[in-house]
Amino acid sequence: MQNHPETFNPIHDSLASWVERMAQHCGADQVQWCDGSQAEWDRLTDLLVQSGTFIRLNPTLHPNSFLARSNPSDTARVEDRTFVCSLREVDAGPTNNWRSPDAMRETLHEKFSGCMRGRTMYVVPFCMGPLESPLALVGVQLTDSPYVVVNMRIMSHMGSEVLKKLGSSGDYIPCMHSIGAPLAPGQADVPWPCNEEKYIVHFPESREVWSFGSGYGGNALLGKKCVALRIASAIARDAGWMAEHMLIMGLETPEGTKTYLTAAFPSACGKTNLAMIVPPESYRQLGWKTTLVGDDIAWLWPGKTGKLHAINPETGFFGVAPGTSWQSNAAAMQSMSQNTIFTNVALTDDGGVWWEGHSEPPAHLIDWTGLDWTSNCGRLAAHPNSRFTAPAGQCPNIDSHWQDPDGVPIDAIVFGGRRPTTMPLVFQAFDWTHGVFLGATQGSETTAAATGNVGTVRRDPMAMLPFCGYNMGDYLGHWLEMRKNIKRLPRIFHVNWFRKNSNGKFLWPGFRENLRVLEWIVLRCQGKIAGHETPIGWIPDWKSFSTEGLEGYNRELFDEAMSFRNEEWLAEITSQNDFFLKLYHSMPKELMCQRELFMARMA
Ligand code: GTP
Ligand code: SPV
Ligand code: MN
Repeated sequence: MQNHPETFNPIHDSLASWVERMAQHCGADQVQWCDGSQAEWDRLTDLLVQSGTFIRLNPTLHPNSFLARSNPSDTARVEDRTFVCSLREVDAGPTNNWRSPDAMRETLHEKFSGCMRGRTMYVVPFCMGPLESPLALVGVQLTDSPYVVVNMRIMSHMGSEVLKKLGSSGDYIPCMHSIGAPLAPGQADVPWPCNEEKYIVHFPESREVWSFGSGYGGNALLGKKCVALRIASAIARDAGWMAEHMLIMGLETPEGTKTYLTAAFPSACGKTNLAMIVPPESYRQLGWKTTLVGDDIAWLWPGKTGKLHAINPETGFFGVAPGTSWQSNAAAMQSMSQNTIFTNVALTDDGGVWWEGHSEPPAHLIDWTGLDWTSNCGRLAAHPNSRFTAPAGQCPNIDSHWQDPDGVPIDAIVFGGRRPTTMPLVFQAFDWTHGVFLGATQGSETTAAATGNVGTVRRDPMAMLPFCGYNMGDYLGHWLEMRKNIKRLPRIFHVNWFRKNSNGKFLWPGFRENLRVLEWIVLRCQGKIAGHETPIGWIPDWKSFSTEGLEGYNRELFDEAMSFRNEEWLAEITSQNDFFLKLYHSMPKELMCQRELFMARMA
C-alpha cells in the first residue's frame, strides 16, 4: 500500500521504482510518502505517543514537545561500526573503517532482507542547504522509524517542496535506513526498537548511505553526518568546495562592522555553545552583537566577494543537553522552549525536562532509563550524550542571512578542542598553510558523543576524524589546494577553553566570556592590534586582550592560560608522531615541512 502525494507529480520513475524495490526487499507492511506538513507531524507524534516512544511534555512548559528514551545500547554514534566503502581501500584511508563495496553490499542485502516486517516504511525526501543553493544536496531517506521522520523534519528541508525540486529526473542521494527490528505478526513493539548489530555505511563514489540497527542521532538522521559531512566531503573535494564540522557565527562590533567566523571543534566540545554565545552584559551595553548561522556543519566555497562563503546545510540543532542552562546558554534554552524533541534527558514531576547542569537538582525525577531518581541516588539523571532536536529558526539570535543561498563571507576559521594542558587560550597561525597544520594536528579529549573511551586525547584533524568520507591525507591536501582559489583568505586561529591548572581547575571562565577571545580574533582580522610571536603563532598580550569586568581575573591567571611552555610542546610534537606515521603515505609534504619548521623554531 502506498500513498503517492499529489505533489509527487510528474512521477520520478527511478525514485518510485527504488522505493518499490526496497519496500519489497525489506518486507515493509506499508509505504508512506512524507510531505513534511504540520498535519503529518501531528499524526506521527500522536502515533509515537501511543506506541510509547514519546512522552508528551507539559504543554505549558514545552508546547508541542516530546521526550524519547532510547535503548541504553543506542545512545551515540558508533564509530567502530561506521564504514567507508570506496572501491579502493587507499581511498578510504587509514583513519576510516574500509570494507570492499561488493562484500558490504552482500552483507547489507542480507541485513535488510525482511528487516521492516510489521512496520511502515517512510519515504523522507530532504534537502541539505537552502533549496536554491547551488551546493544544496537532495537525499531521500527510506526509514522504518517515525522518530527519525519527525527529527528529519526539524533538521532539514523535508517533504513536498523537495520532491518538487527533484522533478521527474533530479539527482538524489539514496539513504537506506532501518532500525533492524522486524515485528512478527502479533508481536508487541518496544519503545525504542533497534538492533544490537549496527552498520553505518557510506559508498562515497556512488554517493549512497546505508544505515542499519540504530535509531539515534548521527547514526540515523542520515542528512547530518552521513550526507552533509561524509558524502558531501567527497563531493566537495571533486567540485572545489569544503564540507566541514564547523559552527558559523557573526559578530558585530560597536562600530557596526560584522565579521563571520567558523569554528571546528570535535563533538561535544562547545560548538553549539559558542555559536549561540550571548555577549556579557558590559559588551552588550557597548553594542556588541552576535548572530548564529549554524552550530555543527558548514559548507564553504570561494564566493563572489573573493572570500570563503559559508552555508549551514541544516535547519535545526541536535544539541548536547547536559551543561546547558539559562546561565550558560540562554539562546539554546530559548531555542528548545517549544516544538522540540528531547532524547535521553530526565523527566520532572511536572512534565518538564532536566539534566545535569540545568538548574538545582529537583528532589525527584524519572531518569533517562525510566527509573525513579532522587538527588542522592548517585546516578546521572540524563545520559551524558542526551540531546535536544530544535528548529534553528527558534534561536533568538539567528542571523538574517542564515538561509541565504550566497552564504556569509568568512574572515576567520577557528580550531580547538578539549586540552587540559599545553594549548593556550587562543593563538593565531602565521598563514594558511601553518593554520592547516594546526587544524591537522588538533587534538581533543574524547567525549560521550561517541561510544567508547571518554577522556583520552586523540588527534582529530579539523574535528573531521569521524566524518571525512575519504582519505584523511587527501583531505588535508584539499585544504592546502583550496588556498589557490580563495582571493581573500580567512585568518586561522586555535582556541582552548579547557586548559586547567595543577589543581584541575579551568583557567578560563569560558561560555559567554569567550566573547573576549572572539573580540581579539576580530581585532586581529581587522589588523587593529598586535600579538607577540611564539614558535606556535601569535599570542595575545595582556594589554590588548580585554579582561575588564571579569571578576576575580588577574594577570597571573591570564599568563597561565596563555602560556607557551617549551616542555609541553616538545611532548606535544612527540605525541603527534603516531598521527604522522598513520597518514605517512598520503600526508601532504607541506605539512611534514610545517612540522620541521616548527621544530626548528622551538630549537
Ligand atoms: P556536537 O553537537 O557533538 O558536534 O557538539 P558541540 O561541539 O556542539 O558541543 P556543545 O556546544 O554542545 O558542547 C557541550 C559541552 O561543552 C558541555 O559539556 C559544555 O558544558 C561544554 N562547554 C561548552 N563551552 C564551554 C566553555 O566555554 N568552557 C567549558 N569549560 N566548557 C564548555
Ligand atoms: C556529533 O557527534 O558531532 C554530533 C551529534 O553532532 S550526532 O548527530 O549524533 O553525530
Ligand atoms: Mn557534531
